[in-house]
Amino acid sequence: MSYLPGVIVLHDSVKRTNTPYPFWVAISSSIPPDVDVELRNRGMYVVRLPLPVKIPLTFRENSGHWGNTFDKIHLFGLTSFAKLVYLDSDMIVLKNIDELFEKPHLSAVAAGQLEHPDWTRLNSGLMVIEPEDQLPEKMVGVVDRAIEEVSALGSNKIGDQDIVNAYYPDWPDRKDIHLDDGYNIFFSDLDAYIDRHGYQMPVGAANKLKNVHVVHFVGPQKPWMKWANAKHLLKSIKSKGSCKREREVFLMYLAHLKRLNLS
Ligand SMILES: [Mn+2]
Repeated sequence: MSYLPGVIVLHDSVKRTNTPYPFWVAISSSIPPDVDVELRNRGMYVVRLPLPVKIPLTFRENSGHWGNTFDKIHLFGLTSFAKLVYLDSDMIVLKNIDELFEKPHLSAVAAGQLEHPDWTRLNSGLMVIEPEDQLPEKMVGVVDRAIEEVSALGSNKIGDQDIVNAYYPDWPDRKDIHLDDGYNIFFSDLDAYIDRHGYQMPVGAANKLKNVHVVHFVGPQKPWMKWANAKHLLKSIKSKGSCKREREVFLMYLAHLKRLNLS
């Protein structure tokens, strides 16, 4: 399973925030059972998701690295949890986020909006979810609308995020459930958020700046993948110092991988 190192780093980062909440990993039905054992041995709880959500085949084939992420829709039906704070496995938590358990259903971030004002949609990398019976089935019912919406945006790729956004079309106007950007900052936006939008890495004494709580390693190249560091180093050299914080957080992630014997 190519995201296992990411899950282990995320779990470690969450534990370091001294949260009292248990850490559950939702796994696709297609993942072999020995993965459950490894996760449990590392102190995580495991919940197996039902069979994959059915998506029209032509779209699934065109959906690149997002093609496997429709399983996320099943989170909305996990009624054994009254509320959950979902995090993507390509994230790292830098500061305690327990306060998110006080937030209502579908609280999330329009990630990247401060740098890209037209990005008003919910980013499904971090979501507060209050599961409900049959909700995934209802959500999949809007897949045609989701396909229309991504087509209108000039894309032939559809992901779980498009289904969530199609099912909750009023989300961009629901300011009450918009979380601060600090809960889902793309690593590639980190320098801009720190230099131009009043954010800080949450180290040392608290001051008036906003904290980077969660960094999201979006894109197909994840830090635990082969050559990721070389590629990122190249990017950082080419950028001539304009992605200093991005490079720092990338190296911090690599250090966690090493400490956890994952590299
Ligand atoms: Mn992600």
